[in-house]
Amino acid sequence: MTKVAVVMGSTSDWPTMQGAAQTLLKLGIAHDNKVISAHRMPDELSTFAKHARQNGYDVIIAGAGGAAHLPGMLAANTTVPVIGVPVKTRTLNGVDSLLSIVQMPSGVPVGTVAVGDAGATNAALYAAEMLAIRDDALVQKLQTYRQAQTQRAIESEAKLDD
Ligand code: RP5
Repeated sequence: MTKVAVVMGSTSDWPTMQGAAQTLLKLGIAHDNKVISAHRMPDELSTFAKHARQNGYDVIIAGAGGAAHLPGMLAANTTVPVIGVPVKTRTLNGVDSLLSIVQMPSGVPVGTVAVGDAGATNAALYAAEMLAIRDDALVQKLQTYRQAQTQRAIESEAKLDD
């Protein structure tokens, strides 16, 4: 069953957001990728968010850039947890996206991750950690992911001595 939605404001966000999709795939987590622009598709945004829980989504990952209202407006329309990914922009380097996503008013949370690729990967890992609360097999996959990462870091340090 598809539990995670990866939503982005534009196809131009895909090079960043595919990092989230790929990380979910590595962990075997079924997900849908969707483009829903907060500003260009406001009715579609509202409909998607209002039906998200009944459509089986446990977590929404939402990436947008610039005046990045997508994560916040999704969160305004659902109680499914929303993780916001600030997409790096050419004009302001993603600081605009970050501030747009992170400064939510009290009462409507968006869990905001780092700008760009690291944020997209971490959004997927964070979503996986939420799903793993009731999924021991997923806990094991997350531990394996961490161990592999640690091993790569150790090996990369060893290469400095070669
Ligand atoms: C935002 O505007 C999107 O999330 C994207 O990051 C940015 C630019 O969109 P495009 O003009 O490339 O479609 O809504």
